[in-house]
Amino acid sequence: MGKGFMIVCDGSNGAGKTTVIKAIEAHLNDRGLQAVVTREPGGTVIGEKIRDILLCPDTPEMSDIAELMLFGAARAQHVKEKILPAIQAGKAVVSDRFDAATLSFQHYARGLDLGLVRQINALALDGFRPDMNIILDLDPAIGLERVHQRGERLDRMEAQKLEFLQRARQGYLEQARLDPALFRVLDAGRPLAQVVADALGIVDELIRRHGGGPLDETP
Ligand code: Z5A
Repeated sequence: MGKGFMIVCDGSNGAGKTTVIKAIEAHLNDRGLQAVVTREPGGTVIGEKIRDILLCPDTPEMSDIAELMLFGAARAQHVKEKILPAIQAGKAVVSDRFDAATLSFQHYARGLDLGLVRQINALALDGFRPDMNIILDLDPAIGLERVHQRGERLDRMEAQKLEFLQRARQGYLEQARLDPALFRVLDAGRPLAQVVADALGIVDELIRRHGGGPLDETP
């Protein structure tokens, strides 16, 4: 059994994470790897309850610190209950958003102190880091347009001002610039098939780095 690893798909709202993650899951399975697809906020029973509180559009009064701590609480449960056991069992975890989102949204966009946001992330992660963040980069105005086309009501985060979402976008780009080993940025304004192909190339790179899936193992 190969070593487990974790890929995060993150980035601008409406950038196509859902579709890319489905393709990554199928690709991992084709390579003989067991994929565990999860999301943040969420991924556990407790995390999904916290998600409902965080994204409910009817509570715009939520304080910035309460928001930060709720994202942290959901992540702490996620890491302990779901992610670490899966990785220890040699599985490939694929998460829709993770800790980079807290830096982008709660620090770069919301303006909370960097040290404080890092502290909450560190508490939740307890020394763990994902192996790769695939950032789908898109102008949030286009992302929101895509969400509108789905005919859904905007959640509490999507309902923020466009400038807020623009700052979050810049936050991802800045994190990627500072840590190129852990981040890859894909232009999500291109046709979806191209975005997916690039994402699968990154996944293959990661599989090789982790000793290949069972299909690659020589007897
Ligand atoms: N948040 C935070 O503040 N702090 C944190 O620590 C964490 C999160 C973890 C919830 O995330 C919110 O919480 C999020 C960040 C914040 N808020 N925002 N804004 P979420 O991931 O649940 O919400 P989301 O990013 O808004 O998800 P989404 O709208 O579902 O985005 P998506 O999964 O990337 O999009 P999609 O469903 O795959 O695609 C959207 C539509 O566009 C769909 O109809 C596709 O068919 C279409 N699409 C996708 N790609 C293309 C291309 N390339 N061309 C044309 N059309 C496309």
